[in-house]
Amino acid sequence: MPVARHESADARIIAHVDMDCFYVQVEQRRQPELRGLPTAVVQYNEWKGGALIAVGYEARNFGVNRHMRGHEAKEACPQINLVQVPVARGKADLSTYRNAGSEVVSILSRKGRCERASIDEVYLDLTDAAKAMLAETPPESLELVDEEALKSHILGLKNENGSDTKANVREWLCRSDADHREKLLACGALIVAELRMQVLKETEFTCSAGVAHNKMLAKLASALNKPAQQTVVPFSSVKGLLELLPVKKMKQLGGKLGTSLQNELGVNAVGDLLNFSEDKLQELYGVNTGTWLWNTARGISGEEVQARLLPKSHGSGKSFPGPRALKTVDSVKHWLNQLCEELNERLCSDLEQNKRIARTLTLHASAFKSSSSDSFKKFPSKSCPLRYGAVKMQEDAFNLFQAGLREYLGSCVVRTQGTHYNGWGITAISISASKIMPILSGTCSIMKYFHGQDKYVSSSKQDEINFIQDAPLSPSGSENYSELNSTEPPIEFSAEEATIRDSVSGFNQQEVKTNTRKEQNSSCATLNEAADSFTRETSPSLSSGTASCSVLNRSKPPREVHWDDSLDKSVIVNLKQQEQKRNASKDKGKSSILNFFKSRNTPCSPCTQKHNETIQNAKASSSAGGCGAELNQVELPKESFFKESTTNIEQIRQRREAWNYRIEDIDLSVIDELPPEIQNEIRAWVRPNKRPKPGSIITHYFLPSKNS
Ligand code: DCP
Repeated sequence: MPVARHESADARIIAHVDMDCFYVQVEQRRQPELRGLPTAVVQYNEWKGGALIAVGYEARNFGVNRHMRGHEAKEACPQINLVQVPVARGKADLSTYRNAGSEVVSILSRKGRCERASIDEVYLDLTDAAKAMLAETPPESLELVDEEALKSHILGLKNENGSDTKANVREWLCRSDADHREKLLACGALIVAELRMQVLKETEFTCSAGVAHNKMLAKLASALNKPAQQTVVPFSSVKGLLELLPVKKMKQLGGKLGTSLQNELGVNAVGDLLNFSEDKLQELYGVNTGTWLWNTARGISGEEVQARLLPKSHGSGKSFPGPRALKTVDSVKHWLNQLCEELNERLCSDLEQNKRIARTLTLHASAFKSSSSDSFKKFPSKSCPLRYGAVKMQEDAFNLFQAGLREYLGSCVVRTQGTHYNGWGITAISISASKIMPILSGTCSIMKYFHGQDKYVSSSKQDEINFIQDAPLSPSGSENYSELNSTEPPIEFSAEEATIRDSVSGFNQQEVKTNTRKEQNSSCATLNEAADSFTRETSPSLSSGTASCSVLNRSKPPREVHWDDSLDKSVIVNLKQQEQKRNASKDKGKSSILNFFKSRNTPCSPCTQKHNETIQNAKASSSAGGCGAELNQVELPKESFFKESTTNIEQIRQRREAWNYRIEDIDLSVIDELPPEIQNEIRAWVRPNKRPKPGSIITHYFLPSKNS
């Protein structure tokens, strides 16, 4: 639910800048011969000409809109140029658009705090720049006002018949008797006009903007006059702006809350909310939301512009509508592999360029069951700590998928491979990497070192700062991708392909966290610990009756194991024995630097892979075995090197060789900058005669499980 924020009494000058028909402009820049011609960008899928995802304004004049497919667009506008989204790995490749968005951001961020809100949207806090302008060159002192600024739409400014609009705007901008806030707003309008011109000059892209005293109003205003225009919202026109604005158009009110206002209170326009006292709204919707609604009705919003040029998450998704639904395990695996490759590449770029690592991998999917009364059941999202490297990510993503599928099917056992139909279908799937954070300067070189060792790490580099953004798929597919409702911007799917509009959530403060299923687990890939390494976390939104444990649960009673035809029973027996043995052991290092190193460098052997598949089936059975009901979390197979007291130097040496690390390659100078407990462990590893303490947390330091 939205959260009310106090709006400072000091006037702020906030702009929302939104690119016009962005993908079309990018394509027109690439193919200048398309400029001025009706053009639309379509998904690469050829069915009925592909789904339109961006429509140029010339084409809109012919009635073409984004809900059409290429064929319909051709009917409406026979001369339309349909440009296909670039494709890579069998899916849309948005990097050109992301990079183009980054070009724009780098220009807009020159004048004030800048928050990239999506692939083509930015919020700017221009308060300081406006104050500086007012102090140094107040608009009233200007002899010549920029032409672009004169084209501004000033909400509430009356244009008498026959009067010169530009002259009116000029007068408004340059009023010497205006109050301080309005003077600042005029400065904001001048600054934004200048920025927009600069964007056009440097990138050839046009954009539209809203200039107001807060984000909410600026965002509303930017959409009022498009393309290539700007709209200013003086205080005095806020009431008029909101009075007739349909509630559903208001940020945060597009979903259930808006529907409730309509159905239960008869509130259809934002202005209708003025009829309700704050007390009443609080009584109905709770203190926070009630106050937020009360404020919203008055155009009050204290939400800050976050200084954020980089994405909060990366994601990669694809939809498989209708007959293209994925119905076999192998087909899901295939696509997960593609998505993981892409995600890994982008994460590696982010690491390389921005020194950031992502810590959580999440899988979302939309699915159907062919024979089920609860066919509307949602496929549960699943998360685990993120491991860099395409192969590891692929393993983890597949395990997440299986865990989700088990829960979705309410079945203990699901097939881990196969090309036959199982009675379910996947209509959209995405993976995302979140909890992205900068790595400490000291860990930078060590991370790069790991990074360089991974043969799957992309070598691709980009010259400029890469503001790649991405978005996990909204499991329901119902949310839009603007920053309204989720911490992690969802991908909205158009009819065929994951839609793909990137967005950075800009709504930290008022957002509703939709993906509550954050899970943690271990992340290594060998057999030994797999059978007992289940993690759980409170997740009320998941299946009922789920036990909640938020830490590694290693002392669970032995589970019953169920298997299907694909399971090798002797392996299961073996697993059970190992599990019992481990349960007897108290000395269980949860992870280790060695573990960490290994997980980053040793792709799963076919044997391990097979075991993992088996384990997944075995894990599934635990839900029926009374060890905590259904799995909400996925713990990936894990290996602990230090759990046995008999671990000796020779073993360590051998393993080290197996990992292909040479101690001398490690930059020891970085160790001092690591947390002390991790330092100890690395030192113990570097000098193996000093045995590391069990229960090391190195993995936890680098991977999400630490703070999850
Ligand atoms: N996009 C997408 N799928 C969607 C919506 C948008 O892939 N369902 C992409 C294509 C758009 C870009 O995101 O060009 C920006 O989306 P906007 O909603 O801002 O729309 P446009 O920029 O295309 O047009 P407008 O000028 O109306 O903002």
